[in-house]
Amino acid sequence: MMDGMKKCGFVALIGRPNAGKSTLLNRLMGQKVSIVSDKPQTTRKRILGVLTTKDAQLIFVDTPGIHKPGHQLNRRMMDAVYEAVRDVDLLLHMVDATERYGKGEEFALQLVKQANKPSLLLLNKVDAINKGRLLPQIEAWSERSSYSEIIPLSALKGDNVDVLMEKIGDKLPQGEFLYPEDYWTDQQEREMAAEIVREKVLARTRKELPYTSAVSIDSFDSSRRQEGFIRISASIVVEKPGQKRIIIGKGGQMIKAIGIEARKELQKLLDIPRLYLELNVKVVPGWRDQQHLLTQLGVR
Ligand SMILES: Nc1nc2c(ncn2[C@@H]2O[C@H](COP(=O)(O)OP(=O)(O)O)[C@@H](O)[C@H]2O)c(=O)[nH]1
Ligand SMILES: [Mg+2]
Repeated sequence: MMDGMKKCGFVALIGRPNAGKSTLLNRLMGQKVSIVSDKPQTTRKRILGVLTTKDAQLIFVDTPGIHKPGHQLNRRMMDAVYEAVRDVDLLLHMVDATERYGKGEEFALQLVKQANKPSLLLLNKVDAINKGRLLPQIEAWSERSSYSEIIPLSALKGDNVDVLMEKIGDKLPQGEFLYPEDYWTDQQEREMAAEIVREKVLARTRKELPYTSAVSIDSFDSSRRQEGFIRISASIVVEKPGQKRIIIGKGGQMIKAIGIEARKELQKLLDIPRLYLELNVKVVPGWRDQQHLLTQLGVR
């Protein structure tokens, strides 16, 4: 890097659902910015993670997985992807190396090609495949398109993430920092609270529930923050009464467990010794197709 010249730029993480984009963002940031689960469609909106080093500011944009939109919810999710692809300086196209190449990935590849900007291909989850399967994949990908680099890595274990950081640094444009040095995400605390609760719901539910639940914050009272106390009241929104019963669980066990896990993590995240988290469950049929509800639920 040239003396005294600062670098600053936007870097989008894009790829199929479950590739490990949010896991990588958290790894790069060294803290949780974006929630993660083993279910597709965990990330529903664009999330910023701003990493500031001595001479560079990397503004990461985490995006929902690239998929065929069905509901309005999915349409908004894909809009977030298109917007990110359009606006950033560098694309990180992340691929799950344990999955076979198929139509969905082909669609993601076309998106990258059309964007016609610097892009790196990340072959993720190398911890979960045997080394013999890696080389043929690298070869196949280098024939498919002209990525500046193809980088095998493990977002989960951290393998090769330092190499990725170097390559990103090489591609970043020069410029003054856009955000203050202590700024790390564009999410409000109440948005983060909703996301953490949703992560715990995702971790404990299966089938259609991950797609059909959302979390709204009904109140976020930090008037006693000085005393180390925050009070949050949140609703888990589902589409059917049967789903509400699942979330509540036998004798309220499920919702209690979700509450305990979310509270622990939020205490750390908000750096608050005492946190009171009240959880309710609401049935709202068809919320995924109601524009005003999506906006209210923070799916921008
Ligand atoms: N084995 C392995 N699993 C990973 C890795 N990165 C992410 N995962 C898992 O893949 C799943 C999806 O991760 P997530 O970050 O939510 O993917 P996203 O949908 O692309 O944001 C989660 O269960 C992660 O723990 C990796 O490097 N290795
Ligand atoms: Mg994600």
